[in-house]
Amino acid sequence: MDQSSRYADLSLKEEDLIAGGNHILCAYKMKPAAGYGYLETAAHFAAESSTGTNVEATTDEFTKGVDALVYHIDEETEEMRIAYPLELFDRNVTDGRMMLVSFLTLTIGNNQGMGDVEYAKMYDFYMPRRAIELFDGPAKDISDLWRILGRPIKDGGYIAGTIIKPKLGLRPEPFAEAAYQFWLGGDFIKNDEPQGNQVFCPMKKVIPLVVDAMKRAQDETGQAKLFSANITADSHAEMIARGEYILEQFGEFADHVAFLVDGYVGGPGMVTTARRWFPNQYLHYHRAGHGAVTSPQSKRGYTAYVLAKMSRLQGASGIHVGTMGYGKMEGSKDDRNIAYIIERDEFQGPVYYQKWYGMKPTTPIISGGMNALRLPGFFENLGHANVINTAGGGSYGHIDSPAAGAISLRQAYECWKAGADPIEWAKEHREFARAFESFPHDADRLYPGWREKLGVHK
Ligand code: CAP
Ligand code: MG
Repeated sequence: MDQSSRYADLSLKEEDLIAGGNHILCAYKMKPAAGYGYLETAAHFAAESSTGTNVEATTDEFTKGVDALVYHIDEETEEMRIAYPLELFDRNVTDGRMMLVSFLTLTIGNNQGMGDVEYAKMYDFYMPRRAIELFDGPAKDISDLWRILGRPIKDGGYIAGTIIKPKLGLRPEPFAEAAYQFWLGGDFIKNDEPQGNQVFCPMKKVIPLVVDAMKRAQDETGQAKLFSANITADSHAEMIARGEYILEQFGEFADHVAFLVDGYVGGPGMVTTARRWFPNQYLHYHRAGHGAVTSPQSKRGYTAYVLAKMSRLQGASGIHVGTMGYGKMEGSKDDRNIAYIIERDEFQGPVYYQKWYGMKPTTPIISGGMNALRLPGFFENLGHANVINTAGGGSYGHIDSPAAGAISLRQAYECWKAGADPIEWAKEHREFARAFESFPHDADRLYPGWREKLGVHK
């Protein structure tokens, strides 16, 4: 049934919709299933995403006023853009705020499985000012971490981090020792995304040891240290119990604790519960699993750019943004946009120019196969180093020690910041030089001839 007479109005102008401030706009790449027309499919998509279904339902005039409307299509480029009236979206009974789950269930909901749609993937969206005012946004941001680390709270620079490796299997004592060894050289440690309360490493055994390790490392180095503790759980009561236990154990250093949530698999409810229950803690959003919908191989769901933008609305203090082709996960140099949209107060995305009206920034967290050798190129591509980098293999795989691995990461940052040649820099910075020997395949690929230049003969 062609519903385009109701759910499409191609005379609408995007600039008018933006100026009106009463619509969330979404841009999709959509292809109809064989045998279906483009506009009729787009209109059905808009119907199912707002007030309609696949047949005409009795409707009063008011209902039509909150219809989602297709306002732009281009069949050649599979482009579909839909305007969703703000009134469509669910609001908290408790405080009137908007909720991300409603944004998802409408704009990426039933429309993801309709018989007349071959595929549809959201690759940008626009939030009007009123919507930005109605989402929590981050409570804490990287400036809070720089303050604790004794850095300038503007452009405080690179935070050298790691992930306790192996991913699973360490019991409490070796886990805490791994943390201590890294903290002798680095700033920030996170649980790996699956680490929590495994029977071989109970949270109530390991956290006290990690606290002790942090205190000893702080005493030995004279520097503040940070820990991002995973509180992910299905039950919000469980998550809250974990968070409260961790803060109690860290005591005087509870402000040195970020809370890690596996936000993609945990979902908006878990992220917002953590954001609202622990507003004093930096909220670290790990996105494990996102590739199922964000991968360029997937033609459904939404992109990593959209995921990151949604995480800022929810209040993530930081989110993993990938390594832009420099690490082990899929990605490309152009993924810079995923960082820029969450760290800046306004930015031109793939379709929409988004203003954040002072909403705190979300930190780009760089992780996934990174080591000191890969960092200079990464920073050059991104254009700055105001990020948290977590290198697991890049730290625990350093041939001298995790501390040397951490120091090599910082030396890589300093090399880039100085605009120095990495080989020349390595001649004056041992831990960075030893990263070449630790990761010879990367060294061969990135710095051909490094052995001769650095006098390494084996
Ligand atoms: C990295 C990591 C991160 C992923 C996340 C891992 O470890 O801890 O979870 O990289 O990917 O488990 O693989 P390594 P992304 O440093 O040892 O690679 O940041 O792209 O979401
Ligand atoms: Mg991990």
